[in-house]
Amino acid sequence: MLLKKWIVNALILCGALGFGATATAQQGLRSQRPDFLIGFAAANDFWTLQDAQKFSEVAAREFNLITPENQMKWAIIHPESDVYQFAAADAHLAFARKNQMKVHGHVLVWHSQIPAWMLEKNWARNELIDAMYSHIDRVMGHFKNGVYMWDVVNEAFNEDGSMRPSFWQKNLGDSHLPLAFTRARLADSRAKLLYNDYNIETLNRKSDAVYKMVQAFRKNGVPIDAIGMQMHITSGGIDMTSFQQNMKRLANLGLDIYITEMDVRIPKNAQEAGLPDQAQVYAQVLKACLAQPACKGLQTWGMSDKYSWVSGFYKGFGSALLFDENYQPKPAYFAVEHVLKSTQ
Ligand code: 9MR
Repeated sequence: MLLKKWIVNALILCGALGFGATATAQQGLRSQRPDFLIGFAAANDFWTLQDAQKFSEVAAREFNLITPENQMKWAIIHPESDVYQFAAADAHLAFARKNQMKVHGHVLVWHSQIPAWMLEKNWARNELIDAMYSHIDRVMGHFKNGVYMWDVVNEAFNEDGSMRPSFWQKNLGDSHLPLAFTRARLADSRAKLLYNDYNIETLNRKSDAVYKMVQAFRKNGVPIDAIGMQMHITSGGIDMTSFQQNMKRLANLGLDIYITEMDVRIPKNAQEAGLPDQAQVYAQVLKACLAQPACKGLQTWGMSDKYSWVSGFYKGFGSALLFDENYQPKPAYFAVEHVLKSTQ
C-alpha cells in the first residue's frame, strides 16, 4: 500500500516536473491499450468552441470512445412531438468516424431533460408507451451502426433502492424499464444496451436494486448487456473492495461493466494538495476495472477542467478531470497512463 502510494507520488512528481510530459501525453492514452475503451464526454457543439481545434486535437489523440454530453438527450434531439434534431449528434458521429472512435449514446429514457411537450401532456398508458417506442425506434434507427452502446435507461433508482418517482415511473410504473430495453434491442440488435446510474459503484441499497433488476431481467428474458457506473466521486475515493465485489456479482450475471462518467472532484481551496489523491483514485479505479475481465471501458465526464459540469453543480469543488483548463495533463493523467501501460 505504502509502496503503491510512493510509486504514484513519484509518477506525479515526474509529471509535475515535466519529465517526458509532453512527449508522453502526445502519444495518447488510447495508444497505450488499444484493447480497452478509454473515453470522454464531449461538450455541446465542441467544434464551435473558441478553442475547438485544441479540444479536437486532444480528444482525437487521447480517446477511442466519445459520448455527446447532452446532444442525444430527449429535449435536444426530440424537442417537439414531430421534430427530431440530429445535426449536433451527427457531427459527433462524424468526428468519431474520422478519428476511429466508438460512440456511446446517451440517453434514451431519463427523468431529466424531458421536453415541455412531453411533460405538459396528459398521457394514457398506451399512448406514452407508443411515444417511448417511436422515440427509441427513430433515434436508435438513425444512428444504427454508428453507436456502439446506448444508455437505454438512466438513473431510475433512489439512493435507498426504491424507484425514483420520475415522469416515466409515475406514468408507466416499474414496467418502463423492461419495455425500454426490449424495444431498444428490436430497434438496433447490434448495439450494447446499458443501464446507467450514479452511486452504484459499491455495494449499497441502490446497487442492490440494480442487481435485482438485472436478475429479474434475466429471469424474464429482458435484454441488457452492461451496467454503466457513472463514478462521479471525490478525491476521498471509494471503498475499493466493495467496488470489486460489486463488479464481480454483476459479471457473474453475464454483464459487462463500463465506468461511464468518471470525475474526481477536489475542494477548490485544496486544489494543489488534492491532485495526488485524485491521481491515486483514478489509478485505483482503473486498475480494478482492468483486473475485472467484464469491465470494458472507462470514460471521464468531460476532458478539460475548462468545460466540466462539476463546479456549476458542486459549489466549492472543481478540477475533476484529467486535463487542466489549458489542456495540460494533470497528475491524474500520468497515473492513468501508467496503469494502462503497466497492465498491458
Ligand atoms: O454534464 C451534463 C450537464 O451539462 C447538463 O446540464 C446536465 C443536465 O441534467 O446533465 C449533465 O450530465 C449528466 C448526465 O447526463 C447523467 N449523469 C449525471 C451527469 C452530470 O450531471
